[in-house]
Amino acid sequence: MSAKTTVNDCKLIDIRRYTDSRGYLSVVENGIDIPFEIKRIYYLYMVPEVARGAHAHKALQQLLIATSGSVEVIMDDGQDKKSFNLNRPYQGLLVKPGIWRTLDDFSSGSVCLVLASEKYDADDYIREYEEFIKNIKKL
Ligand code: T46
Repeated sequence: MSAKTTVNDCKLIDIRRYTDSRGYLSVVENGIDIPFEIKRIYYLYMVPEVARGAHAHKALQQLLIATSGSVEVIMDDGQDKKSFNLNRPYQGLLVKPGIWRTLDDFSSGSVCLVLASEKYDADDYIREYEEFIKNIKKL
């Protein structure tokens, strides 16, 4: 982690939507809608009654979108915590680096789409909470 971030740096972003008699269409474009370039997309689905995440990233930024159903996202910067219940396909939660995040309470049939600022890198993960706190204290 290079700079201290807080849960207040993480926020909901409204995603453009277009609607007509055929329903809704939402779009996210590089350079227009979000503050990072999208290098990877993945999605979580058919999640049973378990929590996912429970780690922090050193450099990765993400936009989490519940494209279907709902999911609870709990963020922790080592000092403060903040939770969002994502349940609108036209809102995304921007999660900055240096934030411990846990995704829980996935509703039945929910899909959580993740737009990520970096390619997959196992070394970007901090998976031990004690290590996360130690790293924060060094900043
Ligand atoms: C995050 C939350 C919201 C890959 O090989 N490539 C990938 O791009 C990803 C994301 C995962 N994987 C492999 C690594 C593991 O063997 O997929 C497996 C499950 O990944 P993980 O345990 O990290 O899944 P989550 O749901 O705990 O975390 C994921 C993301 O990894 C993470 O960045 O913030 O979703």
